[in-house]
Amino acid sequence: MNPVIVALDISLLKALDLVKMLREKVAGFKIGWELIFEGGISIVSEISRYGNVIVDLKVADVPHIANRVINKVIEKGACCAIVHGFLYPSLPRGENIYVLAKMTAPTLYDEVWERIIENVGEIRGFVLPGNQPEFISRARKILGCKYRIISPGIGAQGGQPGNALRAGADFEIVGRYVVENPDRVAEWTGLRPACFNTP
Ligand code: O7E
Repeated sequence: MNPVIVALDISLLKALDLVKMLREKVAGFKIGWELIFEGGISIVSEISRYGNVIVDLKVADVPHIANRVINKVIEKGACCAIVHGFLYPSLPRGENIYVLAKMTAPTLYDEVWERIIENVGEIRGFVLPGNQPEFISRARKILGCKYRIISPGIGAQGGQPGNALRAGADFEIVGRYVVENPDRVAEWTGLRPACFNTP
């Protein structure tokens, strides 16, 4: 199993083919709005049969509403869900929640991401940019192994496969680079998560 989570930003049929092809080779799959619009919420259960599923709706609402949305996708079989870190300090908390703290593209997070990660409380981990591994190293120093770090931005957005892992990430999230050529998962052979073995 390679420390890669495949972002399924593709059509339903293509996603199901890819999931069957890669189920033994990757740590999990990320499902977003596109696939849920096409397949309905039951697509979370369907893909969970083949591996760990992270649901990425980038939830951004008051905690009681955000928690209800997250509970619904967890009930369907997802391991976890992603919320926007700008909700801090009014974040939903829980072992299924990843907090997006800094993005692969420039945003206001660049000015506040350290404040978000420093005092976050009980959550599963953070999404931090894999195309900026220097920030992942900084985050890992601050966090120790208390939280997972998962990192998009590899391949199409400039990150080199493996660099985020070597800087302290547990999993790299990869979309187009692997979707265009699934054999590329072999580029992660021999690489290991920094702290956690499951996404
Ligand atoms: O560039 P790709 O094709 O490898 O796709 C990147 C995926 O990572 C895509 O699903 C996008 O929504 C997501 N992503 C970013 O590209 N940048 C970010 O800052 C954050 C995410 C993301 O996945 O956030 C939640 C995990």
